[in-house]
Amino acid sequence: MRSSNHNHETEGHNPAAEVSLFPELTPPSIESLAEGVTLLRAFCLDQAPALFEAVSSIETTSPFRHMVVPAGHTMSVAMTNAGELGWTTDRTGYRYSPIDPANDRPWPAIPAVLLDLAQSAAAGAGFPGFTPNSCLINRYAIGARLSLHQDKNEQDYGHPIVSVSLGLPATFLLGTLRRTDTPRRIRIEHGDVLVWGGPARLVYHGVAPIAQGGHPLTGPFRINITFRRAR
Ligand code: MD3
Ligand code: FE
Repeated sequence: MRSSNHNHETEGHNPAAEVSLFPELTPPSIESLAEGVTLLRAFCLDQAPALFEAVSSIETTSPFRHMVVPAGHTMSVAMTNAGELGWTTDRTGYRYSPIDPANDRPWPAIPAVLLDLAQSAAAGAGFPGFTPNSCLINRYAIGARLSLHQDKNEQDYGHPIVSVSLGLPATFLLGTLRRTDTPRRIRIEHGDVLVWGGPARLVYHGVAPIAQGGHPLTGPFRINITFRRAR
């Protein structure tokens, strides 16, 4: 159930376990960035390879693709989904759909390792009993970005959104409820998990263009996995 292995207090004696001289600097840490925004730094570091494997299994049946937004341009971020409902966009609009339009089949089920992580992160941020039915996976190549937007296609804003970052780091743009307010810039790294709920659920947010780099697990990509209760 618990997702991090850095917490030693429930483990039995293990002479091989690493011990930090500076335990207060040892991840994971829990940090409130704003009302309703909880950053769980390095929360999923230990499971990262298994999470990335789960993403690889999803993309074998529902591959990453660059979707078109109603305004007509193609997103720089490549996307796929798992779960009962997947978020899609095309010229006709944004929607949640039970069927992947690329193969006319249901999206793959959310792998247990992903679902367990989403639920333990939500609980750690004060949202016990989170039952996501939608898992959107965003893949950023170098230079890809996500412009400032709100997530408004879900039915009930009472449910939080959990987001998991793997691979290349990103500068996350954390805005307010007003589009014109200058967003804060937050550096998000491999293994970080963010939980957005309550008053933060409708804030504007985005991702600055991904900087050049390489990551041992994901290579030239950043992977972001968001868990939602869409309906
Ligand atoms: C704040 N994804 O998929 S994750 C998205 O890093 C999206 O790929 C970004 O924005 C990414 O819609 C950001 C963090 C996130 C996700 C959803 C939110 C922040 C949010 C919904 C409401 C408020
Ligand atoms: Fe979003």
